[in-house]
Amino acid sequence: MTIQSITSRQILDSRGHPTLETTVHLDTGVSGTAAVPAGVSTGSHEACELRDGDAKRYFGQGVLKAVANVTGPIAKAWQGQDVRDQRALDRMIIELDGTVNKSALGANAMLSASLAAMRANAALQRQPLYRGIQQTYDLPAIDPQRLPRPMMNVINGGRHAAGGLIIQEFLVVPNGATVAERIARGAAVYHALGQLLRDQQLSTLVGDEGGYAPRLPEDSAALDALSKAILAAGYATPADVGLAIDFASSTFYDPATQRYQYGSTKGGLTAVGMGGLLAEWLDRYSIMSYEDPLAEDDWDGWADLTKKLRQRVMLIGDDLFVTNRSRLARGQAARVANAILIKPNQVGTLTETIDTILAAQEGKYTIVVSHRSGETLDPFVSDLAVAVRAPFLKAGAPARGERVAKYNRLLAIEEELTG
Ligand code: 2PG
Ligand code: MG
Repeated sequence: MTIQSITSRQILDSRGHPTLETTVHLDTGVSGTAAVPAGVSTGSHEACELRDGDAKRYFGQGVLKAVANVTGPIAKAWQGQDVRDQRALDRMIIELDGTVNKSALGANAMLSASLAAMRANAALQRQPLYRGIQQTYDLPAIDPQRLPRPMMNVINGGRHAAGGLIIQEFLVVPNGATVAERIARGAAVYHALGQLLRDQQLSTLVGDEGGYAPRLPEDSAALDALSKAILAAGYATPADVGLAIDFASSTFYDPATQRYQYGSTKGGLTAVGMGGLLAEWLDRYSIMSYEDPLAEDDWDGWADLTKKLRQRVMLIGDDLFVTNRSRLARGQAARVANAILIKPNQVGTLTETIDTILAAQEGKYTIVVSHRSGETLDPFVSDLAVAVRAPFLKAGAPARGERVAKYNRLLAIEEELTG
């Protein structure tokens, strides 16, 4: 059960940018492989993604230095270590890196090794990954009747698409007794939406996460289209399918003027102005969650917004918390948000991801496990969501290989758990 060697290579993500795929080999011949994703609307407090910066290759986006950190220092530190002690393994590389933001080894290098070790560990114990994670961290039992509900990003805007919408993600959140039922409903709505767009001679080309990227007169038209598509698919809101939004508002916030460049108000909106719009949309649409409605460092705006809306809607911190336990603690102390987005690559190791989740659960924050806009076929987040009993998994549209890989993995897990 000891680690013998680690191999790693540069591969491409779904946007055609380099990322890492790493394999941890054990002395028994068993191995585990994992690939890391990458975001584009990244929070400025995320752990550091190490990129080569060689302008002649991949526009400087190469990860060969990160690969060398895996096969060099990380492999050297881990050789001969017991793969079953994931906490100790992660602690070793956190110490080896020695920086606050993982800029020495690179969070991408560290995460690829951390996740690959977990896979090797699960394989060694002949367990599915979700079970391996649950047992390794001594997490409460998984309830097969309460597997995650998908949050499907069916209209893409912001930095993820060229259609001109300011908001980054318009999502549908299908309900249903089983994962299979939820996924079927989400796919039905996706196709009904495609038909509705075609009927209006609008584009059905898609953005980075597989959602449509139509050119609409304003963002709220996307919410109207979604509400219609849900009805057209034969479902009711919010009972069968709810709506959700990821504003990714740091992308349109101007820290100099403290204004959100949103809507037609000259000079933009204050945080209070944004709050007014958010409340108005709750009256008009069946919206169940707002992610990053305010910017990553607008703590005062967030606290005020949370006070006003926390009873009505889930307020998810993504760029705000960056899966970081100390930022979450600050939020909990100031009563900011009531849910947290979990992206392992924002923090850089599996153990830190789990510890943030445990702290969030302890403070009664809802867990939403998430993919990144640049993905691979690795469905690690699906197993993670099941292992930590997350009520939601956000993994893009029910289309494009790297997105459906996550939903398909949930289907397989459900079948395994319920027979
Ligand atoms: C987000 C993510 C994933 P990105 O903002 O929630 O949907 O986007 O990976 O580009 O940060
Ligand atoms: Mg987000």
